Amino acid sequence: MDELLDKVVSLTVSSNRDRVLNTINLIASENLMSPLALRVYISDFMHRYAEGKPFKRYYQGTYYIDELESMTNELFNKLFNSRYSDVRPVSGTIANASVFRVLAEPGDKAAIAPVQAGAHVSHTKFGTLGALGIIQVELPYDPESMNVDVDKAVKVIEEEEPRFLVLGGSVYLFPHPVEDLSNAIKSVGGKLVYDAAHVLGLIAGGAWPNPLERGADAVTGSTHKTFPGPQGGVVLFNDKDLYKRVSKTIFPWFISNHHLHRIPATAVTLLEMMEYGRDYANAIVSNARRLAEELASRGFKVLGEHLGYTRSHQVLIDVRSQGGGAKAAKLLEEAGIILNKNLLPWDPPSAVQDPSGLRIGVQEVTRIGMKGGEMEVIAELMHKVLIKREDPKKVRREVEEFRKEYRRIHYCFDPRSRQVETLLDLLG
Ligand code: DSN
Repeated sequence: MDELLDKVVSLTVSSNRDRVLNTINLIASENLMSPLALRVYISDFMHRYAEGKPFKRYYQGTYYIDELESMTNELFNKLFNSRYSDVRPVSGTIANASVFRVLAEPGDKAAIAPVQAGAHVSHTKFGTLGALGIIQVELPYDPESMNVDVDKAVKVIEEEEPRFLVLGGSVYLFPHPVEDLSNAIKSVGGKLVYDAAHVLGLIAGGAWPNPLERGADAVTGSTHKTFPGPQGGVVLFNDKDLYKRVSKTIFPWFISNHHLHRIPATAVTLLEMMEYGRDYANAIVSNARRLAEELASRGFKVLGEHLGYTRSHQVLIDVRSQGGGAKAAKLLEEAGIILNKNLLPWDPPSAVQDPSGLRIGVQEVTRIGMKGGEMEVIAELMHKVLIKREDPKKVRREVEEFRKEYRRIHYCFDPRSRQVETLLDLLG
């Protein structure tokens, strides 16, 4: 028993903490919460229930979470220029499910961005869309723009008359054509859903177009990727009727309780993004582009060169000449560089276990204060492992040494400031 208990504690507290502190994390869907957000995250709210909406709950004793939740929704509206928001979905996928279920009945059609242009599994027949019995129509892909082929997509929308269209997703370097396609979907009486899970923090900082301002009817998102809050989801709207219908679907169809402790941590993150989001988002995009350039100059095949490599937090590289995505990701992991293998536009879905590429995200290294010079170092470390074929264990020592300089989280309230110190004291 003691041994098992020790194992639980040490794997959680020391081993994984050391892993994070001694590696370079380039997983595009992860991030670090700020010290203050983390502190308010660990609270008694994690033991409590508050089914329903603020001030209209099915439980007593919820007055403080009611206030916090309604304040958090208001902060979302302020930061994203939306009229309505609902922070209750516990993940981006649950946010998608709640919106999809309102917009279509089983047997109806939905059009999605091509998987090559980054659709998330929840948009597809293999994921949430399929589970809801909605029929997937995939829009055509244009390899030149690495994006949805707008002209062909308009024709497909006119012919198929889907109930809704989903843009946004998990692996994309350039903004999807929201304005062009919102007219097309509206002309057949449908709605446009934009899944901003990956780019929510970039939108918050003004470094990525806000889909609500370009014709999206609902924006779904995760609160823990480029938006550096706790794990969770959110939906943003301008249309009151759609908001009301989706809210009634979130609870009781897709969640019962909504993990209350994430609400104050999300509110702190929203306040931090209001203060520092612009610098943070611009630094992410500039780091992504610099990393792409540094990798390309070292002989890596970086996608999107003719378009300036990337406008998001992501960089995609083709590592077929380095043994393929599975082998490259493993070798980098041995060197302490953590990322994921990824299908590239030409890969068939069956290549998922050994695809051509690697997906790289720079939002977390940006958050710990890395800038252009550090992107050069990361590119060189990857070059040593994958092109020069140096021993990954030897490179790992260099990674650990390099990583030592980056211990502080940036773009957040300073935990040493008097105001935050007082708050932390109050929190005990
Ligand atoms: N699996 C996440 C990602 O890495 O993009 C999205 O859910």
